[in-house]
Amino acid sequence: VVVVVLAIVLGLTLTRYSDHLRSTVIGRCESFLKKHTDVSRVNDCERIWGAFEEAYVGKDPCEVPAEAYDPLISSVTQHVICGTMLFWSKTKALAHAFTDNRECLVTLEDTLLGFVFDELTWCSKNGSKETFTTDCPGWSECQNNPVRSFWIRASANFAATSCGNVSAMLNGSLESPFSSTSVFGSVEVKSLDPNKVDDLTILLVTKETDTTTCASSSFQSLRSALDPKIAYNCREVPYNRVENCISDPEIPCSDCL
Ligand code: AVW
Repeated sequence: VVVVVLAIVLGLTLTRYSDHLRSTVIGRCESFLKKHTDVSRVNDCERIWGAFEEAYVGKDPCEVPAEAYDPLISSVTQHVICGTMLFWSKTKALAHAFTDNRECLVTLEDTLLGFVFDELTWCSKNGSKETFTTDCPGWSECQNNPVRSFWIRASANFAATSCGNVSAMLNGSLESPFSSTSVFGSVEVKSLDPNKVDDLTILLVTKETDTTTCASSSFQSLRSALDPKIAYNCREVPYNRVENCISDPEIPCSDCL
């Protein structure tokens, strides 16, 4: 009797975890489409959920490669205006606070795919039909985990579809703002298409006491990773100015960055 009761309780708990992720994903997807009416007729949240599950359900949580998300990527239709793509590295909160109330720049997490899965955790098990949202491998625990592979695939797609003059917000409080092992350094910079992207501008957000500048040697590795056909720019942007622009959306973007 005890075993049966435990099995039922466990079963219910597992079902609830799966259902909870499903309702979060569908709920976020629907609210995004309500707000972005231009893409609402060409996207189907149920279909997106199905393509998402297809990537990792039934697989060992350390054996989900980035390509497993190809069907998910194809299930989403979204166009970002050329010249508005903003990458970020070690500046997540600041970059999002900045793009939140402005149209001039768009991060991956402001697009349907990034918005829906931001900050979520998921995995399954070999041979299982379940989705778990706890006890999944951490970011660096194994290479091919469902969450890391998703962000690698989604970031590669965001960069590969970028066009015009793109920018990246980096953290001037760090000695090496550019890391070649970050998603920006290892996936996005290399996925930029030189036939579509004219230049990459680094927005190095610096506080008054920071000593790192655009002359930092860490940008040498960025330049060598970047296709030589794509022009490179770097600009130091005062942190105070960014904060000021975050608190006042009326200030034009051109006066902010
Ligand atoms: P990040 P990225 N361990 O600020 O350039 C745990 O370095 O990588 O920016 N979590 C990690 C690790 C790690 N070693 N590395 C990354 N993460 C997770 C998508 C963690 O959740 C957008 F398009 C951390 O908060 C950006 O242009 C987050 O990834 C680009 O990728 C950001 O790490 C930012 O990736």
